[in-house]
Amino acid sequence: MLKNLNNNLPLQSNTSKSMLNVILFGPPGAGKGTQSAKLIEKYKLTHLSTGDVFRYNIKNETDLGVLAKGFIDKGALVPDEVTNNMVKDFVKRNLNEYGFIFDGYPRTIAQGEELAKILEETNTEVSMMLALEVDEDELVKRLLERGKTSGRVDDQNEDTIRTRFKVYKEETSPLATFYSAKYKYIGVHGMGSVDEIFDRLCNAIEAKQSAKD
Ligand code: B4P
Repeated sequence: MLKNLNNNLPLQSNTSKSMLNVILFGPPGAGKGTQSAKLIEKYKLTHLSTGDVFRYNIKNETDLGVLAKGFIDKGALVPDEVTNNMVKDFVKRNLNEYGFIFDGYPRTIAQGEELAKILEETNTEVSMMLALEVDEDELVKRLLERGKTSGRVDDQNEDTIRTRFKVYKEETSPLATFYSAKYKYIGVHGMGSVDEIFDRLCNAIEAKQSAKD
């Protein structure tokens, strides 16, 4: 979890292009958090969920949390500069030989460009973007269901959920083209049981990794 936003540490360059750095992508409620939990266990990846880091800071009433809450509760994105600094700090503090799973980051083209720079400075790169594809009606159903128990303000109101989809379509979905142009985008059917979807994700990772070897 993020503890400190000091960005003055030098990036170390003991990592390598053999790391598996996966972006897990998809609209709100697509199952990014659910599938990340399973993928980190199987591939020993370090998990960064920007949403979880924001929620941790909101709970602990840090300056970052107070700032982020104003955006998240309305269904808006936290500004790029704040999010990018947080991610850079996290990567620097968690360099490892296996790789990272970026869950809910990047969410804008500016974030995608920054992630490329952060990883380049650590001598590695994004391996692939796995995009969970789920119908909007199913997403609303999942989020409203979670909102009954999670206490998440952004899941409790259908208008806020629809705002999040609008933001996703306008600001986040262009990243699909951004990574397609780099041959890193892989669409994965995100409906069905959690285990079925997990199998599809693992197959996609292994196919992409063996194409690289
Ligand atoms: P996130 O925390 O990333 O959350 P999310 O998009 O709502 O959910 P996710 O896709 O992880 O769904 P989950 O597995 O939980 O973002 C929250 C907010 O933080 C954003 O709106 C934004 O304001 C801010 N933020 C985060 N990152 C940012 C960034 N980079 N830049 C700026 N702002 C940022 O699944 C949802 C539900 O579905 C769960 O209840 C789960 O149990 C259920 N589910 C999962 N898989 C299922 C399946 N196969 N079948 C049935 N139900 C399933």
